[in-house]
Amino acid sequence: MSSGNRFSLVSLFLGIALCRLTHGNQVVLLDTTSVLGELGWKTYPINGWDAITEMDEHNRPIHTFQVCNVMEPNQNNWLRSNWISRQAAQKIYVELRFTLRDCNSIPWVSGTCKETFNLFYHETDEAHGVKFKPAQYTKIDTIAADESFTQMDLGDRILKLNTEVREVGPITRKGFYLAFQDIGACIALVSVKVYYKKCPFTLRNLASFPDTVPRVDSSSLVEVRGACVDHAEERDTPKLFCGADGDWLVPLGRCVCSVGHEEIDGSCVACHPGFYKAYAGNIKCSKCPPHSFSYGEGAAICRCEKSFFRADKDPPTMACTRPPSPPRNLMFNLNDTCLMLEWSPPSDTGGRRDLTYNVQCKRCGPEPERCQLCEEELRFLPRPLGLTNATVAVVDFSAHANYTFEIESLNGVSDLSSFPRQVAVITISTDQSGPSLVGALKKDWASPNSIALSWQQPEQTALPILDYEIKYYEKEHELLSYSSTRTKAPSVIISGLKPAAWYVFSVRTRTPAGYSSYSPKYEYETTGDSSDMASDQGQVLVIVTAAVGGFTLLVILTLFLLITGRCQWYFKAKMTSEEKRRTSYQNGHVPFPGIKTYVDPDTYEDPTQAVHEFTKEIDPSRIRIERVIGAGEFGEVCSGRLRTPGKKEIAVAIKTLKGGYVERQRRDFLREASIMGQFDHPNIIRLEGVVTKSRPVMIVVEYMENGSLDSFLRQHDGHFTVIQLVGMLRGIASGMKYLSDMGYVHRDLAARNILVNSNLVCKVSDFGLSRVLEDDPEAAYTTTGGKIPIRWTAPEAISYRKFSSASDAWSYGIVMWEVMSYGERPYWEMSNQDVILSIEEGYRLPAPMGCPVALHQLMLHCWQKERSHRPKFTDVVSFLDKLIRNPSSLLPLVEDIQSLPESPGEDMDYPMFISIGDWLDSIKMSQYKSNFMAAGYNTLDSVARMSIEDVRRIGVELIGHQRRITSSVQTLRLQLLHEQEKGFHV
Ligand code: ACK
Repeated sequence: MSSGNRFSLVSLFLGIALCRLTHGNQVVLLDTTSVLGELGWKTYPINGWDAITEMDEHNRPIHTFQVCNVMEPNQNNWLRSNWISRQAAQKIYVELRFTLRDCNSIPWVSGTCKETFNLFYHETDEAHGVKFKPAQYTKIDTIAADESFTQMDLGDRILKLNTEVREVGPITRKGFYLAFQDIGACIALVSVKVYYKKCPFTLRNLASFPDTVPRVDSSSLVEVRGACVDHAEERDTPKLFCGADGDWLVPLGRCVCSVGHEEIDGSCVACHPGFYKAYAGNIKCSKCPPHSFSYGEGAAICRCEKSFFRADKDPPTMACTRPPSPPRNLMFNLNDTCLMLEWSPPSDTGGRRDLTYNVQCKRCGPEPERCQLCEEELRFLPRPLGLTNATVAVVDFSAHANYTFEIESLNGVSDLSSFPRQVAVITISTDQSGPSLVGALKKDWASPNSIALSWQQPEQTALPILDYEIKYYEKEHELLSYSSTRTKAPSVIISGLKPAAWYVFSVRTRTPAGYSSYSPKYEYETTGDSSDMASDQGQVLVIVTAAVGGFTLLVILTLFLLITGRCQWYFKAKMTSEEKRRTSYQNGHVPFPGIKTYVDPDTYEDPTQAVHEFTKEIDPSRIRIERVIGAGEFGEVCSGRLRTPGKKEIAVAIKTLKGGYVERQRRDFLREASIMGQFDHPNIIRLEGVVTKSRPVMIVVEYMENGSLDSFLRQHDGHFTVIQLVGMLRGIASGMKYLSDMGYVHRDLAARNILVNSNLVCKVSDFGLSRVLEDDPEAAYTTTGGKIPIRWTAPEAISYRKFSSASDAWSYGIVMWEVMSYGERPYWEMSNQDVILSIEEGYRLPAPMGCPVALHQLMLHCWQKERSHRPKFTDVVSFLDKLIRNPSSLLPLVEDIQSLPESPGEDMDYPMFISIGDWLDSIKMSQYKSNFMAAGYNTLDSVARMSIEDVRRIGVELIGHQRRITSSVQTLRLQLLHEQEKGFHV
């Protein structure tokens, strides 16, 4: 071939920057652009392909092969590469860069000029000495140019470079040759790159994964087990899957940092001094709890400061504690047969709750130093040691004796301290009489609503009189109720009485030794209606305040009444009797006209049929997994992107089914998709589709940026307006209305199962009935054997598994409470058993702080025992809509209701609690009993008037406890108001 026929193209490439395809996941076996010496490729015949090597500006060779015998027929020119080692490759990729001359642009060549060439390969184990025999070569493909160039292009020095990539595999021998057959084209082969793909070494979830070569079959993944990084341990076997393109997919399992170490940027770093980590897990090192320290790095536990201790069963997270100070205010009350000792808990509990008391008795003669122990002689009720209440009764004592009682407070670390214990001491002479009685009770004056009384103080009192208690009731209604009030002076004005009515009064004194008995009863009458009004001004004022304060509440209640068609106050004492009304929709679903009915996938004989019917199969290549966002029972939950042809790529959450599952697990996993796929509503999580035809099996749903509602609210405590919170509740109610209209009963409605997107839209998720309950960490086994999230579940569902949309409405009330308290745990740390009992007794969650009255009323409505009385979701949605349209209806907060009657007295018949002790026990705040008593709050109605400042003032320091007490105070107040409205008391 004459050199005139050849296009010297090399110089044309000198100015072209070759863009090389280099990826982290490619292993290059050959790249002609990086070979510095001669390539040494063979050509057959010798005058076919021409090897040209020129230097670029960096003095690096550019190897090019050209052939351009377009004028001559029957060309068969071969170019063969050197032997290329396969290394670990199973499948190789050949990337060719070349230019090709357009035959039409060359005159007189029709018939001889071609525009393609052929690519071949031949596998061998020997690297040398293989003679070139074209017949041994296997054709990979015919290569044509996407772009060919013309003479004119050459004039303009425009070069049209083509890049073609071909896959070859599986390759099984040690290496291979490539060959290029020209059949009469005008080609310049500018570069040849041969590579294979691998998933490169990576660190994920604290595990390292080695370089891995993918399988040849692009639909199957290589499962790779990771090794935990230093100071980490396996939690769930860490795995990744190597995809055909060299991408790691579907991270499963994980390692977690060991004790004393925390994760920082993908490795486990020792905790700094002053910090500790007691458990392996993905938690950070914590500051040493109060009164403890750690000096070195990597502490698993902090040591206690001097004089502070940790009991055997104390968790490492707990502060170190010390023994309590001695009991305070030791008092006694003595009668002929019984000596009551009472005291207040110590001012310093040492930081613990496991407070107990021991009582020791000494009997002393005239010489005080000669005392003898006397526990043996006496009987202590309930016992002398290990008392949990701050009181003990002593019986079987001798008359005319002096007893000294030492009361010691103890807690779980008392035995660990070597300091001498401090005790409270009281000496009692059994001669001593109890507090004295008052003299006669006299009426000073009476008006239609009030009576003024006075009495003579007892003449001699051994102990100071603290105050007097006056008990009174209307004579006609003696058995119904009575009231009481206290005064420090020996006189009182009792108001709020009925005109022209007879009342019965008696009085008793209180000294540090306790109460005296009541005085005899005295009967006095109020005057008729026409008499002096001036003396009753105070009472009128109370009524007016009550009326104004209660008005707003009444407006809201009326609204509610109108919407739901009835108003059910729900307190234990006033519960209406069980009505027998049952709606068919709660017993069995009656489809709404025009609304699709939910089909239970379990009714299909073959569950995969339901999956086919209700879900779309997604090609896994359309899914890109980006990161793991959580763990489900069946596998990881990941976030990622989903491509759909012709649509914008969207963010998705991907639930995976981890490997090694049994058929039942796969069925249960996909069951949720079969359920979700039937729903289409803006407040129900949307199913995008499923992957069932390849591994891993996946469920793909829309992505909700803010994750689950409970943790979202906890992270943003106090950040939202009431209207925003009501908006969220409205969304959830709307989703639930849709579900109930379709006849679907959720059974596990709770804030943790609601997801929130970036616009604060809430969507109901977690479907799958029994499966959901197995999965829910809140679900506990009941006596009937089922697993149920007790705190969220209606009583009838707990007792006899009667789940219905009405039991979902109960759960919705709990979700309302969770939302209004920013993710507080319902019933706090009460045990499940206590929750069940207290609900049975009529206790209901009090309004969270800052909760509008209207919303707490709606919650109470949802928590009616009789399920047919609970609101339907359609009622809830329209009620919340009205509140949103009329935001002023949300202004009255439960804590604002101050319109209470004048002190109705300690013994008022409270529907829920009999004493402050009971009340505090019920909200698990028993440790503050003494604070209430010490501050003089000894009636429930005085408690009902407390503001949050009052709660702080009496020494409740923890914000969570202040909240809990204040919310419950609000409910007490509501109850009082309700009682008043019903005229239940005098
Ligand atoms: O509270 P989270 O961040 O929200 O953690 C859990 C975790 O996965 C395990 O369930 C989150 N999650 C579940 N589904 C989605 C979703 N569709 N979009 C965003 N996060 C989700 C959930």
